[in-house]
Amino acid sequence: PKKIVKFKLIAAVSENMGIGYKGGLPWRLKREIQYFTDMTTITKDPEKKNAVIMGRKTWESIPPKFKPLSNRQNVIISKTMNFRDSGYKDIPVFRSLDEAIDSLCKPPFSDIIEDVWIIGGSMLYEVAMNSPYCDSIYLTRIQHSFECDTFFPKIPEFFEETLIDGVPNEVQNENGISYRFTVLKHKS
Ligand code: FOL
Repeated sequence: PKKIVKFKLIAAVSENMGIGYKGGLPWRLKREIQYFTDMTTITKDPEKKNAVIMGRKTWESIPPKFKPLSNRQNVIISKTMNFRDSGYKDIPVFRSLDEAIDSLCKPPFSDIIEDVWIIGGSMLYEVAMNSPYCDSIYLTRIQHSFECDTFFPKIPEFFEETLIDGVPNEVQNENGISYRFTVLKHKS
């Protein structure tokens, strides 16, 4: 019985649609990153873990002390990296998102994975958003412009904003920077 894994995407974007600058995040928002950690880590079934799928540059952007992202099955997408190159065991490297999703659908992963989160960057967001298996986008809209060199791709028309239990709808404020947690769902 082939159960297709649906996945979710999570990102924080500035007013100018930026997501990164010089190999890192353009801002430092402690509670925003805490929201990222909670959303990607928390599972209903305490026996299971979520998977976080990221591109190679996103993997390289994570500070060494947070690598691999704890309590989550980290997965890397890269055409140039070997399985070994991650520098960590138990972190699979796949050539494409399709290959990663296919593998997560099968044992041993399928037995232990609850949700699959795509955590960036631009290239992976673009492919993921246009896949029929992408059910929602958890997008933090930061109400401020930052100098960025990496941007969030155009969001397809078939996503619409919805309210979700457990996602605060009030405007958040941190270090004088305002932002909103939004969720976009795939129509139909
Ligand atoms: N989505 C949202 N909402 N905010 C983000 O900052 C974000 N960042 C990425 C993808 N989606 C996002 C990719 N970049 C870490 C660092 C960079 C990164 C993602 C995660 C990281 O180190 N996370 C640690 C916690 C770090 C901390 O507490 O400062 C983790 O365990 O999740």
